Amino acid sequence: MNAAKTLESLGALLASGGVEVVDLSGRLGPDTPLLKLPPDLARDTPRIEIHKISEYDRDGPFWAWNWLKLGEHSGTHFDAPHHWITGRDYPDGYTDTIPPRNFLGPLNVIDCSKEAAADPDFLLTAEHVRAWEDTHGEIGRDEWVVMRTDWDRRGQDEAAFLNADAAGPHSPGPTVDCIEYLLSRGVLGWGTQCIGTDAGQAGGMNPPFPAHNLLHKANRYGLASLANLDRVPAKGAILIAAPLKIVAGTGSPIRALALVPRG
Ligand code: 23J
Ligand code: MN
Repeated sequence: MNAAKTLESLGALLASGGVEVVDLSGRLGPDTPLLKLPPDLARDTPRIEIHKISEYDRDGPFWAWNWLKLGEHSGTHFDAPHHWITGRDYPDGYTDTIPPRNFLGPLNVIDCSKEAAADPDFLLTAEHVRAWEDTHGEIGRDEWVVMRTDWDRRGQDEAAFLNADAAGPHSPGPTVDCIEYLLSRGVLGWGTQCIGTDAGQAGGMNPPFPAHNLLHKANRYGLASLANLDRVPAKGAILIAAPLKIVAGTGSPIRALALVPRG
């Protein structure tokens, strides 16, 4: 395919509305659900704060602007390889060193919404993914794979989003063999609609938190708290998921965008 002609066609399709841009990010603010780790184990990321500097007033007569208190792993966000100990040594594993080419690729959406509604601890396996490929087509190299659970419908309510009890959080995610299989296909990364890329109960898996452990060990990426996956097709969209260029950053909020062909 001729690259110049293809991009020209994309520009024309954007202008004509033939490509729909679907916003896959949630809103970022003081009410954004945040991960809670066991207090004995670790320290949590702080609540998001948005502080006004000025809004056409004594502190800035003609301009409005804010400053933020914002953890890297807040809301709809990108996990870089250096986030996990298994990915610690990649020079290109930080938000400011990952090649930008890796921020976009074809999007595969695996619909687990019915399963997740029936069982908040639902786990997607390699077998499920292979069955999905039989129906929708193979997952290719340098593609994104995301798990649709419609968990974003809980996004206004942190308790419902985290869904924790005495046994810890309950939210869907991948098995160890699921992530191993996706890595064998050469994916760019894996994304979910929950607070992190791993299931709520993934601390008890072997290895613990397999999406984090295995993706980042392979210098690949994670996406969490994705929204609106009910508005994108199983295949055929392009995902753009670019983190801020934070110096030696381990992750970043993103404005995740899906380019979806109309009709
Ligand atoms: C820190 C520690 C454990 C986890 C996480 C962060 C995330 O899920 C994250 O946001 O990357 S599991
Ligand atoms: Mn994260």
